[in-house]
Amino acid sequence: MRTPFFSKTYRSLVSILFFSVALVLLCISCEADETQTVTTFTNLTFEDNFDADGPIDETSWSYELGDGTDNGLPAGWGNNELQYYTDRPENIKVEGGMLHITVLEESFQSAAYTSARITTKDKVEQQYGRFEARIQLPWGQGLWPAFWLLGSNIDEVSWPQCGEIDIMEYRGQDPSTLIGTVHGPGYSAGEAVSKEYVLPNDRFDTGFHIFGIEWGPEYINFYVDDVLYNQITPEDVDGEWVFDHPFYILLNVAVGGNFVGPVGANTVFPQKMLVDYVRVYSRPN
Ligand SMILES: [Ca+2]
Repeated sequence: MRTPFFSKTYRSLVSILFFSVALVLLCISCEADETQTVTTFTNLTFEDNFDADGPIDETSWSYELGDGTDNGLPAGWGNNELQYYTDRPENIKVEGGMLHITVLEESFQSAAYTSARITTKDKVEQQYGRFEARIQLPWGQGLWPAFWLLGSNIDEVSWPQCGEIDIMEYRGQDPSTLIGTVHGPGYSAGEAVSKEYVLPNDRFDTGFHIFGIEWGPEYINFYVDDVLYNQITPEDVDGEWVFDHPFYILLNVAVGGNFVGPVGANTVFPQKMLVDYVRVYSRPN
């Protein structure tokens, strides 16, 4: 009866050895990258949980309407976009705890699509901190949803000198790929500093994900859910670092244009971006 005893002991020793090695490997793989600056911003400074059904809360948000010409841009918002933004409930409303931005295919003011774009300009602006939103994205070739920030000095210094931080951009035809980007003087549009993150075995249009940045002096960290997938610092940009002043928030879904290309024949309308909440935090006092 000894053999089974020794055999069992031997198996236990092998198991212990195996788990020890696995634990060591796990600790090596989860070790923090010490070159990255990580700060915890826990002081909530703004939140909209979209709890009240009806129109957006205009104490925090404003609509941006039309084709961009009212904002001093060429028609198509400077990117050859195809949508006309409205404030109609068909395109934007709060319902069931969510902000709904709905893209419709319809003839409207000489455009072929309608959608919505809102901003916190002159209402909610902050320098540094954590900016996050929980969002479910639309899907289909030619859709371009975004959760992004612009420098509050845009009217004085214009774009891209004001700076732009794209916390979440995405091409509707590529529903597993998130794109985080900064634009500034000398590194805007096609020259912007950008990184993609591919969601493993999942898609951004079939469930909610939290898109965020943690931003401080000389760094912007990009997160999706709990994954830190990029850090951008002054060394990464080929020009002046323009991220040391307040920024405001934008949410929109564009259609077509330079970034996503034409709308696909198989793209189904309507399409929706659902936003559960937007929250902003600062460093604790
Ligand atoms: Ca909510």
